[in-house]
Amino acid sequence: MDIDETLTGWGGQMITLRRDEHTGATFVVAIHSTARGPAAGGTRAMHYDSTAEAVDDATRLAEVMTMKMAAADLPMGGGKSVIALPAARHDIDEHTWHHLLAVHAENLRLLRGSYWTGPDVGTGSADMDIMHAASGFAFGRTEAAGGPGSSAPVTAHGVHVALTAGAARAGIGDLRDHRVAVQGLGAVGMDVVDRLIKDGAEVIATDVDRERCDRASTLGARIVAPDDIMTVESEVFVPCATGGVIDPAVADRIATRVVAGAANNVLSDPGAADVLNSRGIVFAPDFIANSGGAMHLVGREVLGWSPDEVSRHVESIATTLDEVFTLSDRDHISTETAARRIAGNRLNQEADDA
Ligand code: NAD
Ligand code: PPY
Repeated sequence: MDIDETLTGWGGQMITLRRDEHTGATFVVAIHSTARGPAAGGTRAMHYDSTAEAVDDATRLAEVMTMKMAAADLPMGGGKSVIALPAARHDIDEHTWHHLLAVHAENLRLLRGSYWTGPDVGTGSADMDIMHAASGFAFGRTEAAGGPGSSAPVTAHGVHVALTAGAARAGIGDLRDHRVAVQGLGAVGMDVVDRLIKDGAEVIATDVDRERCDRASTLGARIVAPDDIMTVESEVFVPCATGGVIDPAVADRIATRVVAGAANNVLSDPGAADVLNSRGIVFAPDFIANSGGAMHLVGREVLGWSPDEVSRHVESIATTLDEVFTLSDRDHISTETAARRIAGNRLNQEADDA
C-alpha cells in the first residue's frame, strides 16, 4: 500500500501530515468533505506499521464520517485524524501523551475549525478536555469540563436499535433465546452485551482482554476465544472491536443471519457486502448502525439537543435502516451500496442547493 494508491479515487478534500521529531509520532488529519459543514470525526491514536497505513486508515475513516453525517442528517462534514504512535498506546507514558495532545491541539488551531475532533480508539473524554481547552475544536469533553461525556452508551443504544431492526428484517421477531455473538467488549460492546442479556438473548462474546471477558461472563455471556468468534453459529453477529474483520472470504463462511455493530469500516471492501447480500445475510451498514455517537456529540454540542432528543434521534436509526433495506430490495443492490446511495444523494442535494 502506498500513499498514491490511497489518494487515487479517495475523493476527499485535504490531508495534512505532521511528524513530531521529539517522539517520532506522525499526525494525519484527513478532511473528506465540508459540504454539509465543518468536517468532524474522532482522533484515533495507535501504532501503525507505516505512515502509508496511517494515511489509508485516516482517509477511509474520514470518508465514512461524511456518509455518517449525511445519513444521520447532521450539519457536519466528514473528517478523521490519526496519531500514529511510535509504540502501542498502552506503552506511551503520560508525559509523552500530554505532549502529543498539545501538538494535536496545535494542529486543530492551525485548521481553524474546518475540522473538529472527538474521541476514537485510543482517545477519550479526558483527552478531549485537554484538546478543547487548548484549541476550542474538540467534541466529547467530560461533563465536569462542560461537555456531554462519553458517546459510548449512546452508540451502544444505536447499535441495539440497528441489530433489532436487522433481526426483524431477517424474520427474527424477538431476540429472546436467540444467539448473538459480540466481538469486542470495550465501552460499546460491553453495554450492548448488557442490553442483549436484558432482552433474554443467548450472548456469546469475546475480547483479547481477559478482564473484559470476565466482566461479560458476570453479566451472563458465554465467552469464547477471540479466534473463534467468527466461526461461532449465531443469529446476529455484532462487531464492536476493530474494522476490516469481514472480507469476502469471511463473508462467504460466516454462520449468521444478521451483521450489525459499532466497528467503523467493518467490511474490508465493498465486495464483502455483495457476498453477504448474495447469501441473504442482513448487513446494517456500520456508518448507520454506529451513528448514535455522532448524534450524541453533534446533537448535544452543535444542535443543543437534550439527552431525550438524542435518544429519539437514535431510535430513528431503525427508520433509516428500513429505507436502506427497501432500496436494496428495489434495486437488487447490497445494503452497503443502498446506504451509500442514500447518503450520496443527500450530499448531492446539498451541492445543488448551494
Ligand atoms: P474500545 O476501545 O473501548 O473497545 C474495543 C474493544 O475491542 C477492546 O476491549 C479491545 O480489547 C477489543 N478488541 C480489539 N481487538 C480485538 C480482537 N481482535 N478480538 C476481540 N476483541 C478485540 O472501543 P469502543 O468505544 O467500544 O468502540 C468499539 C468500536 O466501535 C471501535 O471500532 C470504534 O471505532 C467504533 N465506534 C465507537 C463509537 C463510540 O462512541 N465509542 C462510535 C462509533 C464507532
Ligand atoms: C465516529 O462516530 O466514528 C467518531 O469519530 C465520533 C465523532 C462523531 C462526531 C464528531 C466527532 C467524533
